[in-house]
Amino acid sequence: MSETAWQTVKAYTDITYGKRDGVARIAINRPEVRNAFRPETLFELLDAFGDANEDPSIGVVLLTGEGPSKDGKYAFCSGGDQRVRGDAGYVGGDGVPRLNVLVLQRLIRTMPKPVIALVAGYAIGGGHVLHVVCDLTIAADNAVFGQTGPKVGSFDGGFGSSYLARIVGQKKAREIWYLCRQYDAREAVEMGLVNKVVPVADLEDEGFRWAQQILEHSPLAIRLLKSAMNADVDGQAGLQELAGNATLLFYMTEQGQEGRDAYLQKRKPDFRKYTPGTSGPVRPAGSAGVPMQITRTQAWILAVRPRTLSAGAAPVVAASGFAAADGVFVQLPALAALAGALLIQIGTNLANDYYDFF
Ligand code: 2NE
Repeated sequence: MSETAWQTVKAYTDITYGKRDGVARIAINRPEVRNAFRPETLFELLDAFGDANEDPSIGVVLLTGEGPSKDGKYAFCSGGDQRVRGDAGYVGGDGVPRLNVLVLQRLIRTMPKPVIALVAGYAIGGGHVLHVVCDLTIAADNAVFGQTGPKVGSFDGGFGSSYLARIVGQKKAREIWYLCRQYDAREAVEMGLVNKVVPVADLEDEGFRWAQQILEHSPLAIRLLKSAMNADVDGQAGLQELAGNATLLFYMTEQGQEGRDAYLQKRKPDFRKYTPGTSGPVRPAGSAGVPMQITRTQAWILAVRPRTLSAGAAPVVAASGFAAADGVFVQLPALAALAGALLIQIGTNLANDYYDFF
């Protein structure tokens, strides 16, 4: 995978982190253990994801694994590093046992920017769950997916099971967990576990292209879509996330700002100037967005369009003038012609309105 174009953000021991053109690339860099993570790896991942989340120039994050390893094999991530697994979690250099991958899962899921997993080689165990929680997954043709928990005395009953079941269905999710089989990229795309399969050499370029396409779209719309789709499956936590975005939008209204300004200016807020049930100020009836209330008679008069009647009358008035000049003007036929011309004009106006609205 090409790394040259990425501008390194910070030097880490277990991961690499670069940025380019609105995209952040975060990669686990432990290919000698198929990119298994230890607590330190997760601290670094949390740090990099936190930076990408806060950086306003970044709109999309790519999560991947460095490789290939010396034996030529690729890995996205093979889950928790079993060599540092203690009796109560994965033990870091500080001697404290942790399952801090759960914190990373939540950050990936709730951060308001899309995260795309680029999977080359193995996405296994806790590494498989990491790609599951990403918004999108692009797989290389050498990708291998699977869970091992029940084989190695572990499981992920959170997003790794429930959200997996939302993606591939209950039966398939149970098969994946109970049988601990491995699935190739073709099977993964067939079960809806990944979005696309590309040759391994194209994986990063494809991910970067997808990111650029997302960046062309409204970041606020993308943010709200992500939280709305999360809310559908994440219960109260999902509602909290969606409601947080509603608060953000409310802060952007005049009404939200009136409350803040009144507090700061030590005055009573004037919320009466806003139309009830809307975000904007009270506007006169008939102005944009406020329907005008009119009577039936007024509606008929409007439809007749009195201002256009002069156009119907003009030829009759002109002809009457010529007739009077020649001394042949007769009142009754002139009045009949005027009435006919006005009625034709009115009929035309009504017909216009009718065909405009039906
Ligand atoms: C990933 C897989 C299928 C690859 O197989 P293969 O044959 O290509 O490689 P190999 O020879 O198994 O692995 C290469 C080296 O990487 C180490 C291996 O021990 C081996 O080391 P050496 O013998 O060369 O010294 N390695 C690979 N994965 C490792 C790991 N996770 N921890 C420590 N060392 C690892 C194959 O390697 C495999 O099945 N790996 C184990 C996958 C696994 O069971 N992961 C843990 C699942 S539980 C979990 O992640 C979890 C959770 O369930 C809940 C919360 C948090 C985490």
